[in-house]
Amino acid sequence: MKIYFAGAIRGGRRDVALYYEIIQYLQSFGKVLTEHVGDMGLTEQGDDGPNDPAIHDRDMAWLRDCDLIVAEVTLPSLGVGYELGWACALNKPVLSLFRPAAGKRLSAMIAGSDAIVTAPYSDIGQAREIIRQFIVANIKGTPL
Ligand code: 6IA
Repeated sequence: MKIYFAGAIRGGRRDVALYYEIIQYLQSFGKVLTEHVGDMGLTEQGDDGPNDPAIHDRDMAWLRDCDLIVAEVTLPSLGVGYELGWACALNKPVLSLFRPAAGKRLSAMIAGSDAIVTAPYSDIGQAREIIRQFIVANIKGTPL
């Protein structure tokens, strides 16, 4: 199974430790194509490719190739929103994980989409259980 994990990069790196833990768990189900999103060395100023078109085109190829998408959407990111829109257009299963906090509401374009499963959670243990259930419900014969 090929999994595309989406999380903020230029949107901010405050949640990178959590992205790393989610990616570690996702790797118990298959290959995570976007492991670098959880790389603690990648800052919002850093660079992970020759230039922006190369990053965009490589990520789009992975998005087309993956079996499902898991996104951590608490920290708003234009790139993650763009990826989720494409994932829906490509009819991929999409899970968005969101940590509710006072005064913060998830974009209606994510929370209101019936092509996206949005799950509120508060800690990594809860996130793991939501991910496990989502993957079991979406494997449809895909080799793990
Ligand atoms: O708008 P954002 O940068 O927050 O978008 C983050 C999302 O876009 C992630 O889910 C990634 O899949 C994708 N993305 C954005 N930048 C990169 C990147 N390097 N390498 C791979 N995927 C990316 C750019 C590094 C940058 C800090 C210069």
